[in-house]
Amino acid sequence: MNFYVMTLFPDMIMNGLNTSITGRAMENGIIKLEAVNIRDYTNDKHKHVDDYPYGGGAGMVMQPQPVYDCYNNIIKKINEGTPGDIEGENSEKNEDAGGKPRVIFLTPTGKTFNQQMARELAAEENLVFLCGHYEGIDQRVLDMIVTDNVSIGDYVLTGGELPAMVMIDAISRHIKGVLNNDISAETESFTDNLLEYPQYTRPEEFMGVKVPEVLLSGHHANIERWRRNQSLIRTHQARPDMFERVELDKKDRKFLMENNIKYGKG
Ligand code: 6GU
Repeated sequence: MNFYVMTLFPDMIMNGLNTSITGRAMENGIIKLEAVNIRDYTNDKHKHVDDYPYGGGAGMVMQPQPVYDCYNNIIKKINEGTPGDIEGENSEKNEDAGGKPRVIFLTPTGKTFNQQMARELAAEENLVFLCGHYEGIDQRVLDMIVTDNVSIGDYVLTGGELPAMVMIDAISRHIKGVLNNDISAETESFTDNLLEYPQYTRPEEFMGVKVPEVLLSGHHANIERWRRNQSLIRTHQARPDMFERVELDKKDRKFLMENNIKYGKG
């Protein structure tokens, strides 16, 4: 997977992702990340990339020319094929040959990002992110290049860089070889509308608090049941909206009934 990020703050993107799991995936060549500075593409002699909004109002608006030229350069790079790419390697990927990659504009007015989107986007060979700043970007260039408008939640940030990093992290986890263990991306929170159960490790007793007995029992069926019950309780408490969508079986319903937790379906 090749990630390209159009931004005025490339260091923020690179520094935010070159550590830990995404950093290792880059070192191993499983993902490639390139943060491209929009300012490098301005034709303005003072290197300005923004101007006052037509119609008036507060703040500045990013001009279309630098964004458009930055985008074209990325497209050129993609179509030339990056060094190290094996011929035909990407044939099963979503993107058509010489075609246009998905361009994700990070904006609070976009569709809310979620785990399903992360999983879907992980199937792309190239992804381009466009980070806005100031009061926005001239709508004409957005209409020309953007395929997806995405928000990461109902709050307003100062720019699209953190959302782009959030998305790249969440997407990368679904790419084969990024996580050590293949199953963990699929068995985790959200996959079945359930939040993760609590985890424990050594020591068996910490400041007088013991690890739940069942986890030391070696009884796998009981452990699995206990974990499922913990997930049900957590989801019911923290995410009633998700809890409504959980597929409940007979044992789930019995546990919920015993604990006076009301449920709708199953
Ligand atoms: Cl994608 N951008 C900005 N500026 N704020 C946000 C956001 C994006 N998602 C949530 N808040």
